[in-house]
Amino acid sequence: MRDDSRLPTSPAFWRSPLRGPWFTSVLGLVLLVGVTVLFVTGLASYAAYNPDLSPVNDKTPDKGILGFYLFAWPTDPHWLYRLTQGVHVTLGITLVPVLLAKLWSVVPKLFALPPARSLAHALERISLLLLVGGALFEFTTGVLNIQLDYVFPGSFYPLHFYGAWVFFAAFAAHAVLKTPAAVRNLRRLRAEDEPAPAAPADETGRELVAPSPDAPTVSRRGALGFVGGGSLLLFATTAGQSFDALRGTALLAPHGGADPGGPGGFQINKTAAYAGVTAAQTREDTWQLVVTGRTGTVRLDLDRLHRLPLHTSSLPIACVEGWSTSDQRWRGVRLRDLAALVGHDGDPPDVIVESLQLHGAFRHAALRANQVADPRSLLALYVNGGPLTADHGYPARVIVPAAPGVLNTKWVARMTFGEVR
Ligand SMILES: Nc1nc2c(c(=O)[nH]1)N[C@H]1C(S)=C(S)[C@@H](COP(=O)(O)O)O[C@H]1N2
Ligand SMILES: [Mo]
Repeated sequence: MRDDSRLPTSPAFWRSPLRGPWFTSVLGLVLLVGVTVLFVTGLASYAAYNPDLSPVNDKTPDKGILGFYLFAWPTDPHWLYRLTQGVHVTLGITLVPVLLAKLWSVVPKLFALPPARSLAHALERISLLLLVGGALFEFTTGVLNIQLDYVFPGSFYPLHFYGAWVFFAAFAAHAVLKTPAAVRNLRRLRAEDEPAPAAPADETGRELVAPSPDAPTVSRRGALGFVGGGSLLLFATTAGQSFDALRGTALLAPHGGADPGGPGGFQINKTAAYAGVTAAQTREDTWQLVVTGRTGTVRLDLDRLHRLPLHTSSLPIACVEGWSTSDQRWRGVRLRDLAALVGHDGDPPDVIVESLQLHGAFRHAALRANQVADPRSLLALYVNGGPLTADHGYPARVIVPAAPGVLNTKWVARMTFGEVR
């Protein structure tokens, strides 16, 4: 045999004795479950954001056939988005070591020559390109969006959404093809088995084993423990972002750790200074809320707003970044009462909420009729017994049960009912 073991295209180049059907099958089955949960919670997260309601929420609200599943996000239970997005982000981060180990375990196959032995083989390899590329794209965009403070202003949602469909289509095809063999492998093989005594259930498994392995420095179980340990560490330093009592352990999460930031006992996402909202704009004697609807426009100064019936709701802030607060006690005017002021009695329509902020994707948001109608949905003036602080949206901010943080517009200046589209 020609010695071409210096090239990664040669099977002999890959020498780790850990590679083999057992190791790849274990990781593959973990990802089968994990990635499916990521996909479902991701689709939920996208629907929660009301993308189909208005270009204000998403520049491409018509997602074509990929938007077939979009539905009116409910307002119950009020912690719904805390759960779906907390699971999505925390699980995604936890799976990073598993994904990397899985890719490492099959990397010889990615280099194998000839590139295609047949049409079927060519199609399989193209689907693997979409699978690997899609996985790396989804995990990278997700983590960057959380950690780097929205590096894709306005475009993260379409990127991550379209990427998810490409990735999941390739993933589903791969799962259908490989899951039976992976299950068989785990039934027949023990961790330290070489392909003999029990031959791997398919050719794929055999290809993974190094033809001229180096001596092992760690057992397969040991290597798997290392991957699991990495996942556990990531989980333990992320999951606390969703629970007040554990916040200090969320070292990796934005707004986690010992100093999550935020006046009034809970996190802020963007400060008033960051949003370019000044004290001059929010002064009691100059600020006005402009409400428009069926019967025209009403301007409310702060005094008038405070004299409307005020109600209390206990609701969390739950951010697309994965972190959430416990329930805060908000007090303010019901959104449906504001709708009634401009001619929408009983059956309030959708609304567009605009803030004093001039730039940035979250300066405005569209809320659906069911969210406006919920008696817990408020234009909040107080939180936890005091007036809103500047950073939490003084003088008035929206708070809606079960909705993503992005829909809870701060520093509200204008509300337009019924002309969302
Ligand atoms: N005007 C305006 N409102 C906004 C935002 C913003 O950038 N500008 N950020 C939103 C996001 S992403 C979240 S998670 C919540 C955070 O609210 P908090 O800072 O009071 O915790 O505010 C939302 N309201
Ligand atoms: Mo957010």
